[in-house]
Amino acid sequence: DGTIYLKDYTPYPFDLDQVHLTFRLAPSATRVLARLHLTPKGEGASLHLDGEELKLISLGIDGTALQPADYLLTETGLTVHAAALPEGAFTLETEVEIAPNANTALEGLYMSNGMYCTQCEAEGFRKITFYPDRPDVMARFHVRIEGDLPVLLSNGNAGASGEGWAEWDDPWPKPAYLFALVAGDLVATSGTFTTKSGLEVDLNIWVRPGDEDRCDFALESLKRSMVWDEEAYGREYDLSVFNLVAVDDFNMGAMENKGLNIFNSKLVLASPETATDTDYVRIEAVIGHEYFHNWTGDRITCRDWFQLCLKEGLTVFRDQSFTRDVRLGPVKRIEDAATLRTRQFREDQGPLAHPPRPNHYREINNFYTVTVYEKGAEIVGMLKRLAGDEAYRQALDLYFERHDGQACTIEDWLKVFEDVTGRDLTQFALWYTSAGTPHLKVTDAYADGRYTLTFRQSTPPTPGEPEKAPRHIPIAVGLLDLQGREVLSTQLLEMTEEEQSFSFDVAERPVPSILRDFSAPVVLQREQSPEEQAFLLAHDTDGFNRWEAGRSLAQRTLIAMTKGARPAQGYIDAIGNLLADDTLEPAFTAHCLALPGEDELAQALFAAGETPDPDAIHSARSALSRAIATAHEARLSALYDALEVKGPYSPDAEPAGKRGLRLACLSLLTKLDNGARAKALFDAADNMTESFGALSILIRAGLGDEASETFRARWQDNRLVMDKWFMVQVAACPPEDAVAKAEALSQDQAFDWKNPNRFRSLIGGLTANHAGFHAKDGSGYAFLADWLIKLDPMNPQTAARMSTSFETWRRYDSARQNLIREELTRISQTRGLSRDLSEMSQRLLG
Ligand code: DPP
Ligand code: ZN
Repeated sequence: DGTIYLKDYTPYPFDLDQVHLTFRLAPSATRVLARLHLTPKGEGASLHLDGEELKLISLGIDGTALQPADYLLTETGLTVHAAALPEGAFTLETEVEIAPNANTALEGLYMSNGMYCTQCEAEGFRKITFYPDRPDVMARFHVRIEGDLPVLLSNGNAGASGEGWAEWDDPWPKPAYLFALVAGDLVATSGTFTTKSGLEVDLNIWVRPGDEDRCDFALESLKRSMVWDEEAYGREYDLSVFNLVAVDDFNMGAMENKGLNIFNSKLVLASPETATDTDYVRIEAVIGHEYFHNWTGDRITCRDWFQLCLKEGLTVFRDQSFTRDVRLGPVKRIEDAATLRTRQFREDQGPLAHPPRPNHYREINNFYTVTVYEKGAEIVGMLKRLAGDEAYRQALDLYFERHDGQACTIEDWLKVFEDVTGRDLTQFALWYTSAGTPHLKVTDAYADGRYTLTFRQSTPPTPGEPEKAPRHIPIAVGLLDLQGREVLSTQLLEMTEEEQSFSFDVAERPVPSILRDFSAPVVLQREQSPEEQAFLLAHDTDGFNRWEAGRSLAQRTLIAMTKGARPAQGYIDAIGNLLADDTLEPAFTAHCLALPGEDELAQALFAAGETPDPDAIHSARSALSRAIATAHEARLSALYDALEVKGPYSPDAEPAGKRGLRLACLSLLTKLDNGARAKALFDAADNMTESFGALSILIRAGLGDEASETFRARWQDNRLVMDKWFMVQVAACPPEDAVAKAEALSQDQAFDWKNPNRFRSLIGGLTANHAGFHAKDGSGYAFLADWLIKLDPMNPQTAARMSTSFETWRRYDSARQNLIREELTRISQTRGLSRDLSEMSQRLLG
């Protein structure tokens, strides 16, 4: 069935050192001329090149055309028989024709608003020319672009250029997935950066004319990334120009092509009026992420796609550290851990669970997942904890020194840590090679001045992995006395057995603070009284665990409420104490006020062996918010007034934290004031954070009709803001209206479903409305399935990605399960389904 296995890896039998490409651009008939300098590594191998949807115009070797008997052309590539190859090195010359304007999959060379651009990761280059399209084939690229357009860009340094043509030279060998070409009518916001070694680099942020007033933050973010990587990792930039282009039609967030990063425009363009605080943080993080790939991805790449998390896990870890250092500080860890638990634990809990390094796939595009990215980052974080900061830096230095210019594996990566620390990481490697979230049961005992913690680990089975071996788990632990003082500062315990105990000498029975800083991606299971949780929420010296205590308390209250209990007074009181504590950072308090999401509660219920009821969850959350608001109205109202940020907007962490807490207060107060404050803020706001925040709150309260219309009228010409509008209409509306709203909006003339951002806004908006999507009559499921089936022939990658909304189907009651199974079956039986969506629907059905 076309499954590819890690164990079948074999090296490519040719070296490819130089590639010359000429592009003669035309929307429906672009010609691509390629010259590949190949040297056989041994004798007798035929030459296989990948190629899809290419019209072959000519094919020759060393200046002589090949005869039809010399080669075999199929739907997936071109094989030149060994007998037709000369001895030793040779140059293969091909010319093909492609149609960028017919490319709706947005993979390979395509067009967006009259601009040519490319997306080659993972396997898009084979839609541009015949080529060994695999990451372990690294070559130097020389590119010539011919086209009647003002801006012609490719990777590397600029070469000669003239009217209607330009040449580019990339001195660094790279795999084809890092190739990029952009051509169009673009304008740049430019700056310069001088590296530590004194290399002068021109920086350009390229956008469509009209968007150039929203590029300053992206440029500053890029400079901050360059400084940070020099300081934190000793990594300098290595070309005289860094180009970054924003495009409106893009399947992913952004792409790290060497010297020519291509971004989804929503991750570049920002102004106070159009972007929220969250957008600013995200833009900076993704600019950092793609820039950091220059070393962890480009200079050192992956041997094969099974190793994807070698570059992604490490680069996410690096961008998370960057955001913490330059912007958010300690709350960044809370955000990352919360995301991991809601999204990655959810993936591990369902039919799509897979190891960070999978060992088989049918379509690699389906493995750009939270497990590969975010769990991959957690594994790097654990390695850093185990090694310590200093050895971590030494290991990274060794990694760059040993593997620069190579295509590597997870084994290569772990080996540098083994060599630097002298540890055996065989057991640790299971984090990469095995799927699933370990559950860690903790019990404690106190006797004769000794406090003992006993841990027991077990990992629920995942598809294809019924048995799980014990993992190597770093557990950060601290102990507090009953006054909240630390009697044991944070220690790192290393668990390697199925069951293991650790003892500490302490004068009285302490309160433990376990898994500080979320030191490992595991589910902690511990019998804990609400009083102890409230105590930790008030006193824990570890910021993450302090937040975590409040989170668990909220979760336990909400779960009880789904079964008819009243809001727990202990929780309401704890929130009151928190609101009264003015020593806390507003951003931290805002995170503590945020209740667990509905999907997260459903996940927790399912993990506890229960069947979540989406409507009961929604009502419980809403009722708890009302109870908090009622109990603390005066304090919330005073805070709301006190937190007003005066003066011109700045995305800095401090004012953003205040706005975040203020909106959290507003959301609660709106339960009581019939929207008076939210309407006033919506009318007065001069920035998108408050304007959109107020709009969302009004919609959630069922009071958003007028504000929605005003907002739309104001922003109808701004596509990124309109994406937000589409999203919030459905994501925030009362669940009983969600499907009807989504259906109505899908008929709206502004719903351009072929644009991935717009598609994700509306369809993703519905799936984000937990109780709305899970409407009892199955209308949400049918709506999603209809749209996936409709999008698949146009854009399989985005259709497949959106299908993951079905991954939680086994959590729910049998009526809902049957409805979802029917939809998944309908999808899988659709004729002509893409490999992407066909693999996903089959895995989802399990
Ligand atoms: N490699 C790209 C990234 O940076 C794919 N979206 O994650
Ligand atoms: Zn990446």
